[in-house]
Amino acid sequence: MMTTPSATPKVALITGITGQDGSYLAEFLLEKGYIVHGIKRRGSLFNTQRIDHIYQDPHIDNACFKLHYGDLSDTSNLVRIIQETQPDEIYNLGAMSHVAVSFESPEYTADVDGIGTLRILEAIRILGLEKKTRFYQASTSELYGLVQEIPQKETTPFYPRSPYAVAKMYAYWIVVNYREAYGIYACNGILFNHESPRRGETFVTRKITRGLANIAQGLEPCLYMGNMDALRDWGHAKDYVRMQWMMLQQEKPEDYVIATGVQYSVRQFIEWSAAELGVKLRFDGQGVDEVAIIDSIEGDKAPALKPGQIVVRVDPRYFRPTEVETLLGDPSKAKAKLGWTPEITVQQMCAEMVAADLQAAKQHALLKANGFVVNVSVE
Ligand code: NDP
Ligand code: GDR
Repeated sequence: MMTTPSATPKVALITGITGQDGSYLAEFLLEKGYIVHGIKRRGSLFNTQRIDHIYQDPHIDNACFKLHYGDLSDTSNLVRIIQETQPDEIYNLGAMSHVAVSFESPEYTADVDGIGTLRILEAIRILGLEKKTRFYQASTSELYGLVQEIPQKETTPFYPRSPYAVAKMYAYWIVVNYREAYGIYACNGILFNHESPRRGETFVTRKITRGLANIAQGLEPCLYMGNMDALRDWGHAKDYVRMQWMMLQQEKPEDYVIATGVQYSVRQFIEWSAAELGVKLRFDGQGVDEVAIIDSIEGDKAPALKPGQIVVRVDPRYFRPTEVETLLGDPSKAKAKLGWTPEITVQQMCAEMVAADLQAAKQHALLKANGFVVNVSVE
């Protein structure tokens, strides 16, 4: 059951506001009339591209969207921002969120993703906000790791398979503990993979849609992939941030799995993305020798391609020391208790992502054709 909305605007604080989910959640909460505060990191370049369209000039009165410099590794900074903003709701979305990178920076990941969560919960306690401030934790299907049960639900045992997942497991349990020990309204959203045109370029879906769009426009030669057999339950970030908010509007705090209940392979996602460009692919070879070759092309979305061309190869650099092979979520609890169901299918999402990346690739190709130097970042 939803709680009654208050007359004065609610105040939300979002960590990770410059990320994919942070940007969609900020839009969603502003539309609901919230005052939204976000924590952004200092970078050597601007890092607010995903939220520039909702930026409000802090010099005008009554700005509803405010950014603060901060970092999840800095306790005093977090305490000060929470003290100043007195949030009704905190959404802890900030994290070193790349599973493969967490093997390279395990200690940093533990500090930010694990202890960072504790720092916010402690700040709530230190400031005496246990009864006022509700807390959402961005937990993850990566907790299931080496899968013990299919599909995975709230009661499925965890078996994390990366420093990222282990750090998130600490965060999950510290949220449960602070809820039980101090009565804080704190929830874990155990979210399965969710994507969008705003997804970071090095996560697999975006790497594929962006890479193939660039290749189609002659900006990159080939896409190099890791484990294409991996199975994921992919949803759209817009659907998932709605659920993050819903979790904080209930009478009692609980943890929920958020997923679509359908899984596909990375290879399947490559095929869909190519099809959006009018390209039919044929996969050939096995293991590290597997390639995707163009079978046929229709339409004019891929002017730089020709049949027989190899557009995908495997690079073992993208294999992980321990892999999560299969994830499939059971969102029955979210559906039964909160009435939540995803509205955007993975195929619709793939089409939206390819369209956005194709538009960007066409702009770059046009600049290149007119003699401008165009450097496209790849990893
Ligand atoms: P992104 O990687 O797009 O965004 C992560 C955000 O965290 C960015 O704003 C980033 O800032 C910020 N951040 C990174 N390090 C720190 C730090 N030390 N202090 C403060 N902020 C920091 O992730 P998503 O939006 O996709 O995911 C949001 C959350 O949900 C993450 O916690 C992720 O682990 C979790 N999650 C994501 C899923 C998904 O499929 N997307 C599924 C399940 C969980 P900057 O922009 O400066 O890098
Ligand atoms: P994941 O997402 O690890 O599930 O974590 P990612 O998109 O990185 O990988 C999904 C699967 O694709 C395989 N894969 C590749 N992955 C990447 N990034 N690059 C490649 O070239 C590649 N080739 C194959 C991976 O091995 C993996 O099996 C995401 C993040 O958003 C986490 O923060 C979040 O917690 C989980 O989703 C749920």
